[in-house]
Amino acid sequence: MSHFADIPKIPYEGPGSKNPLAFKHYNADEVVEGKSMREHLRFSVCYWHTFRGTGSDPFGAPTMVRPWDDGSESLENALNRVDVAFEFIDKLGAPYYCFHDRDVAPEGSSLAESNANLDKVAAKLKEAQQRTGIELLWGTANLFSHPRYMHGAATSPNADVFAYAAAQVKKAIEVTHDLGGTNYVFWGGREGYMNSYNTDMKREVDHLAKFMHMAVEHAKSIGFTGTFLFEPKPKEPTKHQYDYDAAACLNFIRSYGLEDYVKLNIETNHATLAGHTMMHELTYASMQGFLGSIDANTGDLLLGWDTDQFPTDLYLTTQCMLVILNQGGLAPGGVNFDAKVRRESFEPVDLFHAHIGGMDAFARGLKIAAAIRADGVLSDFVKDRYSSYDSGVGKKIDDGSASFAELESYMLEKGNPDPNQSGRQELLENVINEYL
Ligand code: XLS
Ligand code: NI
Ligand code: NI
Repeated sequence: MSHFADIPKIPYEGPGSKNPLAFKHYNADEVVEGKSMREHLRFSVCYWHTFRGTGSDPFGAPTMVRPWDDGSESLENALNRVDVAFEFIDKLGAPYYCFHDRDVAPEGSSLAESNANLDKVAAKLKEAQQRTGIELLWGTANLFSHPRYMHGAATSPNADVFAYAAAQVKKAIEVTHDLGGTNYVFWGGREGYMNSYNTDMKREVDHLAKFMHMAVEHAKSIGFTGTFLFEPKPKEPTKHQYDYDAAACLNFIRSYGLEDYVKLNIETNHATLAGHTMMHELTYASMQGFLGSIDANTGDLLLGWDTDQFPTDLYLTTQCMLVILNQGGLAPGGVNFDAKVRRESFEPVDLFHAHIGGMDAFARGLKIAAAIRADGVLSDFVKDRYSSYDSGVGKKIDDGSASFAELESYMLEKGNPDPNQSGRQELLENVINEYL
């Protein structure tokens, strides 16, 4: 039975098309910089927003019209949703999806019952993957919705909650592995604090590290070789989350010896919540070899929370693709739409408009970034800007052979530095506009 009977498989019709249910730029087989768009972008649909989002907010009731969903937490409803999800993803032509354990299967009255529910739904997910060829980009565990996690999961002051979270993550990694997932995400939903007076920060962060080492050990023991990804977020729901931003995550990863096992999944709206641009976070992660995957969305300039909107801004997608192309791609990670339609966009067709728009915006970002790179307009400028380090005293600084004493005698003799050159920010901003 079709749940989107009026909607065909979304075709690529090219930039001239006026068909809202067609791609204008995402042409999966089109080759850019030697790889198909499909391979570059590795689009993923997220289960939570797209198939579990109800449109409720702190001020209002659910608004979404989802004729296939009976609104219950029954296993039957969950199993039926698998068909809906795969019909949607297949019609959209996205190669990947991802989920939290509790998005796909209902929480039971005990851990055993929850695990059994998850097994039943996972069996159906596996069938659907085999039937459609859609693959799992990543799995994760929801360690933030249930009241047991009110004080956190791995950082909870309650050791039993830590144990429960460990059991839940163990199972979620196993299911991810069984479904051929190539990554596993840790977003520390409530791993942080609301108040410092009641919090032993050192103990909580140590516990988080112990948790991660157990996860690494377990992954090894079952032969899961996918990448673990931390997803930085500075706040919401807690006042301060330990995985604040890429820099805080990398400090944690290195301090606790996790650098061989954990990379980062960078999300736009989390970057901006932390007071950074997405390009900053991507660059920071990438320059150290830790950019594993991205959660593609965007916030609202005038709203201060994680609005998780679909990305349509071409500057944003161009900047993302500049960093991604620069590091040679994201694989085995991908571009996951951790984004939700507005509660006012309540019809099923809005899910298509949203994803088509996001995919087209990234496809354009890819083409624009490739054109900028082909002409070398940014790279040539930046290379030249630092050229004083290519010879003379700069080269000595770079290769580590200079000392303070040597630099002092150099400058005493020279008297003053060579004059600075213009940063040309306005020129470069104008140049980028030429490519849009
Ligand atoms: C919430 C996060 C979450 C993660 C997965 O803000 O973005 O959705 O991506 O747990
Ligand atoms: Ni988010
Ligand atoms: Ni996310």
